[in-house]
Amino acid sequence: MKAKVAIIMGSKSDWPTMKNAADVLDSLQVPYVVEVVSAHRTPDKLMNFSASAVENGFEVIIAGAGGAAHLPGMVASKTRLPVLGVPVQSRALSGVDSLYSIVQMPKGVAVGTLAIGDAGAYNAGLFAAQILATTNQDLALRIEAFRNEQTETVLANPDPREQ
Ligand code: RP5
Repeated sequence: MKAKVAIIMGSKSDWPTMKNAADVLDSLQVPYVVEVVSAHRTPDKLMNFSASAVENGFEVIIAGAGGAAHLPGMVASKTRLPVLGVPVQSRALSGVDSLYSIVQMPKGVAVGTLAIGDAGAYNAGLFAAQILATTNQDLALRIEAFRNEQTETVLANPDPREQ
């Protein structure tokens, strides 16, 4: 099956964070592509990727970046596809810079901003799967099974002193 999800990121250094998005998509059997696309270091690639994303068959784009994290917003400016922005935890400012850079989009160009770091990347993958599941019943069932298992795991071990 052709990948409908693209996971892009500003730098290879973002991969340990963005791998969380890939992991949840793997577990839900959702194909994806991963690629470094930098808003600042490869601006032409960013524009070409975004402008051709629909014709390349993508339906959701997950974009992670840190610091002056302009990637998600710039991608969103060149495609009508939903863009999920992941603020990568930066060294200097712990990802608050990334979060503010991604979340404060001007009215009329939308980015769905997730939490800073690993949890945000994981939830971006989950959110992408949930978007695709609106038109994919098999995937919807896999997501429901995942959610039920998560709930059962928590209920089965409520003592906080035990691992
Ligand atoms: C951003 O700058 C990237 O998304 C990354 O989070 C940050 C640092 O990049 P490197 O200097 O590690 O390549 O563009």
